[in-house]
Amino acid sequence: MREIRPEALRQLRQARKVTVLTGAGMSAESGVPTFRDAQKGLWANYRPEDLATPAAFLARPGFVWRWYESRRRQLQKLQPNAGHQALAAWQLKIPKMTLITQNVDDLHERAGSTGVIHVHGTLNPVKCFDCGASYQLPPCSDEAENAAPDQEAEVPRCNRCKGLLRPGVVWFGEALPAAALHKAEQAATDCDLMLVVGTSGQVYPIASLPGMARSAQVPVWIINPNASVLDDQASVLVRGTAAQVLPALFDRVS
Ligand code: BJW
Ligand code: ZN
Repeated sequence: MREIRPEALRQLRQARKVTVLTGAGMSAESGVPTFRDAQKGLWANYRPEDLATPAAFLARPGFVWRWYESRRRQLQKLQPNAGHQALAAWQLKIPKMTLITQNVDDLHERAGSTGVIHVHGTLNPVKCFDCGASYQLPPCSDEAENAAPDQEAEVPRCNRCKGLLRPGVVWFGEALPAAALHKAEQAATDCDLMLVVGTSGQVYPIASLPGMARSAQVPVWIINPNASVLDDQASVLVRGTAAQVLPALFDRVS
């Protein structure tokens, strides 16, 4: 991590209301593949963009369910990284931190962050495709782990209406949960500083949040080892990974 200008560090130290927006890069060092990385292993031949739609699910529910099941199973084996932990510790130090995540994992919560806003939903709980009833799934067994993706799973059904259960995530073309989006938009403009960690900024409406913050004169810090379309919005651009940069920043503010 390159040296950050003293004026910028002062801004960070003095911030009382911080809004953090995280994307897939936040969990990369825990071992969760980013969304736009090449997939590995059994799923290497499939693009997430082609699986994460209601049409894909309706065409082959057992196939899409298996992909999400494999991700839930993988997540069970992973742990929050030093970046998740630094954010949780920081939240305890300042009067207000709003943590908005596009991630469907629960690694922020497992690190101890509270009030996390999941704008793209969660892998678990899942919900009924037809009536929306929510179901918390038990841990996945390892049984189906090595079966080929084209071996389709039996998709569980809703106790209330017998509809198919589906992942609790937001797919392309679906509306984001209204209350979560509303809170996220408010937090983007009502803060002293916004920290944007590990997102490519390609998916709307969330990709608009850093621009909304900038329009409200909020300084936007971007933490990402790679260039992204959001870089133009940055008042401070930190080229590094979440697990390296966030603990180092937290050290400097505490
Ligand atoms: C590191 C790192 C390390 C690596 N440390 N960093 C306006 C314009 C154009 C299109 C649209 C628009 N408005 C809406 C749309 C359509 C669409 C959209 O945005 N399409 C674009 C792709 C063109 N949006 C939608 O469809 C949304 N719905 C909607 O707008 O509905 C309107 C509506 C209203 C009313 C009624 C009905 C409809 C829904 C979007 C849902 C997104 N869902 C997904 C899938 C979730 C489920 C699943 O996981 O399977 O969410 S898509 C996917 O992308 C996932 C992610 O949350 C999201 C963002 O990805 P993210 O986090 O940025 O990851 P990556 O992989 O792209 O980037 C990783 C970054 O990390 C990189 O920059 C790396 O460099 C970095 N990195 N290692 C830090 N160690
Ligand atoms: Zn139902």
